[in-house]
Amino acid sequence: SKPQESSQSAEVETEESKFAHAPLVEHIFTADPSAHVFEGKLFVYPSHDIETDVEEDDMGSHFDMKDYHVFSMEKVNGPVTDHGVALKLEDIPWASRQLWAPDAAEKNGKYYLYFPAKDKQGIFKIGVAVSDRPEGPFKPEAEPIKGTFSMDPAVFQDQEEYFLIWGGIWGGQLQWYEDQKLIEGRKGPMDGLPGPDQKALMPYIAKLDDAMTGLSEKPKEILILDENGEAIKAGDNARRFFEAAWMHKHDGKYYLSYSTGDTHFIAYAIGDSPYGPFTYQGNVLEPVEGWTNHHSIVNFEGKWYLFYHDTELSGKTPLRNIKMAELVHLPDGKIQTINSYQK
Ligand code: FUB
Repeated sequence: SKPQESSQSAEVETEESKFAHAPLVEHIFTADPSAHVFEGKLFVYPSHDIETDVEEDDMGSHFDMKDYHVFSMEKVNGPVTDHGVALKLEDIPWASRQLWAPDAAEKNGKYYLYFPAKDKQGIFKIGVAVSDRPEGPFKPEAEPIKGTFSMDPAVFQDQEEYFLIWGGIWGGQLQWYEDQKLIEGRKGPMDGLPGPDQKALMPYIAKLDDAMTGLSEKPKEILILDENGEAIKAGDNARRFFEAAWMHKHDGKYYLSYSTGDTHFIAYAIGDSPYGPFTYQGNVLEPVEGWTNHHSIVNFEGKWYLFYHDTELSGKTPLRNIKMAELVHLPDGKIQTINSYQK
């Protein structure tokens, strides 16, 4: 049945524990979960999917979201609290539509929500909003973060440094840029995509500045290589980067995971620096129900968890539900591939 929308400020707790491939919440549709541990609790920053009349297309126009809710859990398998609306489209001065996959970071007791939205010209930019609390409400900056483009921001903290990682092709518009400049006339999901034998488009990374609201360096492309040290090619659809970049560190190695989009995997690659290069290793997550696949990986109380979504509650691609499962790094550093339907 269709989840009911919660009131804006109500704190909603699920009645029973939900874990291991069950929807974490059922009262609203949620997707693209970015999980972090703040104040000793698991906080989840997802997209908030809603029903829309916008027709489905390869630009993802049917993902027409208008606000964000933040969720928290004191323990795995425990109740999930919905802290209500943390940020609304109408409060973001520069944005016009489509609040897509967000992420969050904490620094010196302040919380930062990074989010993509289309500006008034229909171009995706990445914005930031600030709060004193992990659950918000977040106050958006007046302008998007200078130097950002495309969507799906993820923040990776390495000791005292914070990196913003982002990008996505097709609806994510990354193919409309050359040397980080928007090329006029590119409008469709395939306009500007490299040929199948050319290097694939890759995600971008840049250090965040001290204030956490700007970039402190020019963004760099993160190279993803195959087993021969060659950049993954655009026609290698089962391995090339599409969207949903995420970074975590395990045993001194950096792991870049991402969605392969039209082949529906969450793939991963390992490197020695957040800037890469990264070498492709395999899949974190097999395809899930629904077109999109989008995840995060977090360590909580000594165990690793994968957060992801599928469409179990609705059966419809733009109406997703977030889930979680334990994730295992094998002794050789590889990630044990998860198939969410084999329990
Ligand atoms: O939720 C909207 C978009 O769908 C996200 O930004 C993508 O990663 C995909 O999950």
